[in-house]
Amino acid sequence: MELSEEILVKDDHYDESDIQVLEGLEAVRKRPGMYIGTTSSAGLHHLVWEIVDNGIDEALAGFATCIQVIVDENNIVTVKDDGRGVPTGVHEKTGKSTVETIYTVLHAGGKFGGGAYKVSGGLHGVGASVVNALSEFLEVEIERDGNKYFQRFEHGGTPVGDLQIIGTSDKHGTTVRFKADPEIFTETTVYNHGTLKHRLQELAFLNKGIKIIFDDLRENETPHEEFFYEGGIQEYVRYLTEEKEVILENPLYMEGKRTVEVNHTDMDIMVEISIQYTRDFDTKKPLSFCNNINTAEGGSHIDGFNNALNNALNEYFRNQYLKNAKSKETEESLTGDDIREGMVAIVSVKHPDPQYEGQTKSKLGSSEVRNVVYRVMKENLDRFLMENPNSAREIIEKAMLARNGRIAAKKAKELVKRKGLLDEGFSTLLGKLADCTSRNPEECEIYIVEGDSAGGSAKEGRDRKTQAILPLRGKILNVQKANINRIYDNNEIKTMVTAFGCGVGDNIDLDKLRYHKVVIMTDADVDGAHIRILLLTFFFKFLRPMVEEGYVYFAQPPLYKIEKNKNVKYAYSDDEMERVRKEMGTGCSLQRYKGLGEMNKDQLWETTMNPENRTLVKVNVDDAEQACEIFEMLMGDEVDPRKNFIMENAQFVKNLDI
Ligand code: 0R9
Repeated sequence: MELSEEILVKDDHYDESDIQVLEGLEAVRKRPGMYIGTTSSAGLHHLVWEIVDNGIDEALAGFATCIQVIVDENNIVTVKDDGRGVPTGVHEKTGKSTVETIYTVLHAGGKFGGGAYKVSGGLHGVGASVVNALSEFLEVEIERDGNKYFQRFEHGGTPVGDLQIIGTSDKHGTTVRFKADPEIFTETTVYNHGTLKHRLQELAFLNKGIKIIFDDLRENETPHEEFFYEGGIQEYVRYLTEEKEVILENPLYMEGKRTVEVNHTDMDIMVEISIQYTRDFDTKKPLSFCNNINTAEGGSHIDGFNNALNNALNEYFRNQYLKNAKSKETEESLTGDDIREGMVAIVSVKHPDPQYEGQTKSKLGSSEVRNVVYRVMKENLDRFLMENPNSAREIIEKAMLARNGRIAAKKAKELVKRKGLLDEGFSTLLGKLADCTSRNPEECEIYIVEGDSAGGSAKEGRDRKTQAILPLRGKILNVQKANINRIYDNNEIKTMVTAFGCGVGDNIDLDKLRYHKVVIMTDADVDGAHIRILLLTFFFKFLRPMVEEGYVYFAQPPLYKIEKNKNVKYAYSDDEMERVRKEMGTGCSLQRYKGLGEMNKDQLWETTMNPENRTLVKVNVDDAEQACEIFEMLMGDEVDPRKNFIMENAQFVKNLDI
């Protein structure tokens, strides 16, 4: 095979620089955590993000339109873009091909990227050489200048031959194929379909006009997916509010670019913002990103966003709304929380050299961004409000509703304080609680039981030392739909919170939680499923750390009692019932429990409460965000998905898929 002149033909002996390179990659293998954070599943996925980010950079520079990710049955990952192809010539400094350089020299890709700055950058921005160092093998194929080039690396980045031309091609682009090294990723080398899908879709939302294809050859249901969003984050907001009742016909979309001087260097900062208002009563922070990285703790871009939102809406409220109002309205300003109630927003900035606060890149520091976001947002929002008076009025009235609720809540609190109701309330509220005698939270359990009759059996049958029983009389309030005032007005909720002892919302202190097992015990019917969902929604929204720390459980009462000649067995599913019936043979009687109330105290203890033989299902939140989405679907305004869910899950609490 004839090699192109520009490609270096390597000597057959190792020189100083080869040894340095191998030492560099060896350092990555020795301390992978320093480069990718962790070698657990998150680190494994990081390898994919690193390579995908390089493709995204090429697309953001305007040369690629499509990135494809393929995961095969052996968890070998292929990432392909249709950009210019990594340059194949000899690299000035290393004397090797640029391809070999960026896959073997630490941090080379970023420095030699040429021209367009690296925007996506990855969480650690460590570059392709780190992926190579942590791979059993890595292959790169480049189509460029009519040729197809190929190079392979093995065992943590050692080149197997030089970059070679292996054929011709009339296309252009880069394909990287690699297999994570199981010696490094000892926990797992299996990629999670959902994690890959979620991030690839997010990247497509965050980078409008770039197509991202995901082929998972291990997956049967959705082996091929394509993500392409012309509208970018505007479509992201539409996606996030799909199940909600929205106020604006289309999410607001604003974008702008400003050049600012930072340390005597001109920098282009790009801003994109999208906003929708929903009829929800909760206040969520805007989702925020810098260079495609989620800045969960916000930072300067979010400060700019909040300031612009507050000023634009309060100015409109004072100068337009109040002046034209037909009836006398309270003039008290709208606070940030009033204005953000029910809002779903995304703020995405792209910055050539962002500074973060702390280690995790979750808070943007760069102060110049505050003003850039402020200006883009204020100008656009002012114009939108003036041009769309009906939408403006609806947004303002939604915020006024929140404000009025806030004022009323404050007054109510003051009243309660003055009358000393809080202390007195404790004993009245807890009248229903049959507490346990132990005061050691680690061994204490509280059963939240549906209905007074089941509550009665549970009180009598329990282990009094460690098991407390709290019967719930009515249905608890649907907290997704209620605002904060009504939540604190609800007796069932007040009772629970008082019994738990750990506070609620922002003031939660798990050290004060009086029971380390909070067990939800409801009937296996539609009402029971509804109560479980309502309780979980409440826990999620107001006692989330309790769920995250694994303190919440479902009890598993049996569905059937099968009896023959005084020999009693219980079955927890239809299958089990059939099996037991077969085992017992003919002549056995079958009772289907319609509710907990049908069991006497001994049966309830034996089947559902005795720690020796009961089954508790821990409510486990692997991905709080995903769980929240389910809750929102269930609690939102759309009735059908909720109805379907309840019907599907009425029988077995186990099916409550969170
Ligand atoms: C499959 C994932 N894609 C990549 O890894 C990828 C890197 C890359 C790239 C360039 C083009 N496409 C790419 N895909 C590139 C080309 C040119 C200049 N800069 C970047 C050019 O043709 O002039 N590179 C990323 C780093 C480098 N190339 C470099 F350091 F080798 F220049």
